[in-house]
Amino acid sequence: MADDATTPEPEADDTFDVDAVIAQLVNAKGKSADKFLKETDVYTLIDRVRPVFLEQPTLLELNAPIKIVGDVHGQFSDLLRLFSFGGHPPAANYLFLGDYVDRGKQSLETICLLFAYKIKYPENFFMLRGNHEVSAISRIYGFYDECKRRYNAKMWKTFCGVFVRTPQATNCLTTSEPVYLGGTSDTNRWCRGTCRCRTACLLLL
Ligand SMILES: [Mn+2]
Repeated sequence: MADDATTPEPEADDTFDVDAVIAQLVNAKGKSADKFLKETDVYTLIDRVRPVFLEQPTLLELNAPIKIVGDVHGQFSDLLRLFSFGGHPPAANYLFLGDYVDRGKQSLETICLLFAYKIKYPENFFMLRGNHEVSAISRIYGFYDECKRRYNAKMWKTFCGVFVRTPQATNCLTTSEPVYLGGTSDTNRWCRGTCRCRTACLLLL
């Protein structure tokens, strides 16, 4: 196991091809490889998605039509099934409400595919921060262990560094009412229940 303190974060890869990463992940269904993506690809995804989040507001203003998806929680095969059903971006616009990681077995594939789509289609694909995109939660509920087992603990820490850059909320899609979705323990906004868009949800996992 790599040592956190001494393992340098790999340099972003100039040959990184987000289309290839998407294809690799979409075709990963049914395969079980411990390190499906190269470590450098994972770090490059994080590196490339960070400025995309930073360029967009914390409170998103989004318009319908858009498909809304709830807690994926590392259920990668369900995520692929959802895209097969609803259309892979940019065939449809998506808003993910958070809780991408923890509990399920493939948090890494899940968050990497979502980051890849965010990089590729920043204006059609949106991700809020869920209460599991917080170090105190993902340390305990599975994501930390998955990163450490499959790559290293530093990768988990690097993901946590970009989770804090993800938007917190979205203005409602079809009404003028603000809705707060997800929310984090440190901002004390546990407001999932107030979402007025539940009836518009394609699928809540
Ligand atoms: Mn959840």
